Amino acid sequence: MTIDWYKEFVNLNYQPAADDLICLFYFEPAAGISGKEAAGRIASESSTGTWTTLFTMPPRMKALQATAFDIEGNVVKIAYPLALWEEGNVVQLMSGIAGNIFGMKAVKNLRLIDVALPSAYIRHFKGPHFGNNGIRKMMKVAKRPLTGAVPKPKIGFTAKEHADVGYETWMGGFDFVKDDENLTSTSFNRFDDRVKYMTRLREKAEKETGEKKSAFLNITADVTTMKKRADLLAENGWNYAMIDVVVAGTASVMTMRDYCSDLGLAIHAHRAMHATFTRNRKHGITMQFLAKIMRLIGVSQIHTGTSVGKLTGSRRESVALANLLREKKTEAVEGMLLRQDWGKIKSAFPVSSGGLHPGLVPDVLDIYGTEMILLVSGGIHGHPKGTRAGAMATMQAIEAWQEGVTLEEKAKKAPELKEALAKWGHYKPK
Ligand code: CAP
Ligand code: MG
Repeated sequence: MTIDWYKEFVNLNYQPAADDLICLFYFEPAAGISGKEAAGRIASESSTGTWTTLFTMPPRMKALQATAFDIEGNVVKIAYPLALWEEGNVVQLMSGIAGNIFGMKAVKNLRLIDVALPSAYIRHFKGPHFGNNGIRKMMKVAKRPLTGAVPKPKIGFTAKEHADVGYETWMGGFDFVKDDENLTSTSFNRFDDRVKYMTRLREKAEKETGEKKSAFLNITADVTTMKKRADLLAENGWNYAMIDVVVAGTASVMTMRDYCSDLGLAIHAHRAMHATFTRNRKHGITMQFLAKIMRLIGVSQIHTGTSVGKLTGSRRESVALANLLREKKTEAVEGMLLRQDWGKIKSAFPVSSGGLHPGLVPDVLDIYGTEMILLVSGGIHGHPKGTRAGAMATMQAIEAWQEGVTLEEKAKKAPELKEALAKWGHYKPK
């Protein structure tokens, strides 16, 4: 008995409608399953179908069926009628195109690479509250990359010790002090205490430097608690909140985007846990997809890798991620990105972090240019002369890159950079 129902979901002559939503998948059919059948099953299971033909299938339902319309080897493009998707509810979209299909026996591997969202879909989303120009205006930083650091060791400081390290970071010239992804409100470092001490020292640093200083204070928790923490940040003059968006969940990020926006808070999106599904090149969901969804919802910035630091992620991937976050129109990149017109959705910043130090700043800026947020944490707190000198060395490395001189050249007149190079050189952490 052959159940050849999948054929209804494959049409290689289909021309997608202007308001179709299109997904790009990498797939490997299971043994005994043809490429076409696997593609049909992905389209079926992620739209109207199930494993068998059905007794009732009213003709109007055919209009809701997805269509696999372009199969090239292990890559398939699937078009979805707009009517399948609830307006403004990207969580439901993910249940469809990133749900059951990953568990189908018909595929050995499956990876959701990207989604092209029609303007009729994105118009229901607000996107980032400020946009990159708005962030630069708010932070009074015109041209250079914005800079920040996480106090290290990543967890263990008391709130006061944490703020003291933050003060040294600001006084070394950095714009931001970032909580680490696993620091929220622990017995030794309660969120409210951290806000109190950080506020006091931010005001001190701003007075002494004449510069705008800020922090990504981590509010990650249940939504009720996140709202309370966001309120506390706004009451204390902060302009950012940090959320670990993967562990918090897309629905909570949607709620917090509007809540934070009403409070004038930008959202720094940490992506801890992403590597559970982005790292495997054959199965899971790409960072491109996660970054796209987060820009759509409206975080102001999200981590996008370094390619030279301690965590996985290629140069090609970082460039693609930077483009899809910053540009009004993202061009297609073979096997990596679909073309995307962002309409009125504002830009977001890529954040490069993880195993960086002054010696690697040119490598990172060669990838990202200046329209990015550079986080150097261990790479300043490990400086032979301490945090403030480490931040100064990083700022000197940025200046060198913008002046078009080598770090070694710059170091002749920049003692902090010289000391950083003496310790780390251009070392790339494993
Ligand atoms: C970096 C970091 C960040 C990683 C996250 C850490 O610290 O604070 O969480 O960058 O990875 O905890 O490792 P260092 P990604 O600068 O001391 O390495 O940016 O890839 O999401
Ligand atoms: Mg961290």
